Amino acid sequence: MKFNSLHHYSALRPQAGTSSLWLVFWSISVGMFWGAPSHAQVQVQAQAQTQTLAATKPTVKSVKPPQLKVLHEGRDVIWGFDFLSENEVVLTERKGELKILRLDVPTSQASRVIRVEGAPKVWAKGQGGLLDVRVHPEKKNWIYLTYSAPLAKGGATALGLGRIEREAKGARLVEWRELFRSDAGGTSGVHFGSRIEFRREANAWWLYMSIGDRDERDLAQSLKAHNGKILRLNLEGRAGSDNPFAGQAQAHAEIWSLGHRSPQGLARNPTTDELWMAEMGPRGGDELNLVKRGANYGWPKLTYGREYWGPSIGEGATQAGFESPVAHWVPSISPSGMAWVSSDKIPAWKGSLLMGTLSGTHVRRLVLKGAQVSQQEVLFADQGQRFRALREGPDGWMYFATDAGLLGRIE
Ligand SMILES: [Ca+2]
Repeated sequence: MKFNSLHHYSALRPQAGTSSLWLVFWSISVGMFWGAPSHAQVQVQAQAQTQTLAATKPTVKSVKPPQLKVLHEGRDVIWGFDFLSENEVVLTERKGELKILRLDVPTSQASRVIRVEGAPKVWAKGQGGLLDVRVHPEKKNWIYLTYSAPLAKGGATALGLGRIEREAKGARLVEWRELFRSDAGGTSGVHFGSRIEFRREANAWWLYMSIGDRDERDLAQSLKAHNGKILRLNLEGRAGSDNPFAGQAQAHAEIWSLGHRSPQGLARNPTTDELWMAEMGPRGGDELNLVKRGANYGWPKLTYGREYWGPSIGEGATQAGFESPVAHWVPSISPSGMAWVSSDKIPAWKGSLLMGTLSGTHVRRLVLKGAQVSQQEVLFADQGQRFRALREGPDGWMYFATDAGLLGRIE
């Protein structure tokens, strides 16, 4: 397996460092900005860290370790992917390319990868660009894309729909329409969201979409901004009339939940129909959450994380009236795309939640009992990959995509 070693944009967080290094950095930062901490202070911090780690440390290992089988080596971050058919994967590259990977064509043939012309123009800066892709739940070859739409200044997370048409020597996105443009715009290059998930409710499909705070953290608490929210839209990109804040004049009707920071994981549990999400916290404080209608997840008022330069944020970690995370991670692992395992291709994994991590450079398998994480397993930590997206394929195997441009199957 060959990995390329391009430099990739980092989410401004400690890179796969050890907790002790992190602690040293924390101590130095605190020392520089707030006066050196006493020995006792450092010990208390160390204890708190150990306790947090103890609560979230991996506890299980798969009997026969699965392997990563690389099916495609690109050059850009693969932000999202989905299956057009059993053998065709549609994928987004963050700088703006939309491609089809044909798994039934030998790797030696150029036609294995098809460029799809006509993808929307994107503002590809920092974490922005062409983001998630999902195949329409009912209409073959129709795809939804999220992306940072270019503004006069900067970009705003948007959602659009188009149809992939095959041509003699390629493919083209036709009948493209932008369905929804959020007001989470600006020149900041961080926290765009924007994972897409579908759920069928009372005979209709609904599209859920995550939006990051765009570094305007206070807006995550405002019902008049799309920043830091999960939205619930119909398949035409319009707010549900039964959305929790739909009747309020001073609120955006699209909002389903609020108080999120940088949500890049969103996955419906096929067994329970619950919607689960993962978001990156500040330094520490990454969260796994069970998404509830109209609930407030706290950011930036509540968090387990701290500022990168040391001081605490907000008013603590939990408070009545706010949803607490089901799990949190200190130090950061930077959760990104995630997917539930419904097949029994790897029997021990059935019913687990697989979460890709960026700075953590591993895939984390979570076993949930109700709304509690009962077991965790760290997978593929030796590969040095930032795992951006995960999805279960039509064949029942789990597929992954990385920031180094790899797409493959776990088997
Ligand atoms: Ca939270």
